[in-house]
Amino acid sequence: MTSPQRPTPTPDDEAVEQEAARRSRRAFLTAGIASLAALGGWRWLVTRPTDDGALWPLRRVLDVNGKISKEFLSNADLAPVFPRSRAKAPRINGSLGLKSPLDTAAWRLQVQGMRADGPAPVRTFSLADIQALPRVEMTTELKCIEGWSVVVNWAGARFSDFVTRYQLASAADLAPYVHLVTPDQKYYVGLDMQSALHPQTLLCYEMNGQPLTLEHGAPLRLVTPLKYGIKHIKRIGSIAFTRQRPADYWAQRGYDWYSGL
Ligand SMILES: Nc1nc2c(c(=O)[nH]1)N[C@H]1C(S)=C(S)[C@@H](COP(=O)(O)O)O[C@H]1N2
Ligand SMILES: [Mo]
Repeated sequence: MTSPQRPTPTPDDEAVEQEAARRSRRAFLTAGIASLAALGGWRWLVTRPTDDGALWPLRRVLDVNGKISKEFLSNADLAPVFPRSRAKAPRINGSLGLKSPLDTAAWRLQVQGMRADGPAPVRTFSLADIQALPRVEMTTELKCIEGWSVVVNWAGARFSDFVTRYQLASAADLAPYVHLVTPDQKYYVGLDMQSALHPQTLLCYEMNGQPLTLEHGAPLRLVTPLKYGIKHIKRIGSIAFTRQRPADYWAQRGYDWYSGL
């Protein structure tokens, strides 16, 4: 991506109102999580034994969130989904961090979790570990800040399933951010935990029914359709759960750190 145009939005009143409503719903959801954490103790919740591989209390928090979403938010916080038949191949856009050779068979994801006593030792995951998580397929729009968008069918694992199954943020209140970096560290994305745990945020390994190609981010990329394409990091090499807002390649170059739609 070379010197993209800054967006020049001309929001009408209705759009501004919708955005305000969306933000206050999101604030409400955040407050809901905060009060649950205060009531039960987030640390207690996330350190309970696993039930069938999932941290059941965190699962319950997510379920409660799901119910809150259903009852009060309808689908307002979900990106629109499209029929599978609308999916097209996106252009290849952005090759930062993809230029060094990659042996996909040797690729491993390095993950630094966060515990109550501080950052956890780095753990290593294979693609098979990610593919062992429930496979989720969705057809959503990829929107680039350059002004184009395309409907794509994605398949992968929910980031939230990855976090709960492998107990990566056992003190999630202490790790409100996630940092995702390419193996060569040339492209990097910061995400707030709320967005990372969103049900449509996927660690994605398939595009339009085929394994990801190298240009589109093989073996593993992020897809998070409530955010612009700049956050959809291709070829993830490492993930860290952090206390402080992590560096973000395009935020450092003047784009909004959240880059939400
Ligand atoms: N590693 C890496 N990931 C990246 C980029 C990049 O330059 N390097 N560009 C981003 C941008 S700006 C967009 S719009 C999408 C495009 O994804 P695509 O090439 O699959 O269409 O990838 C995102 N992920
Ligand atoms: Mo983009």
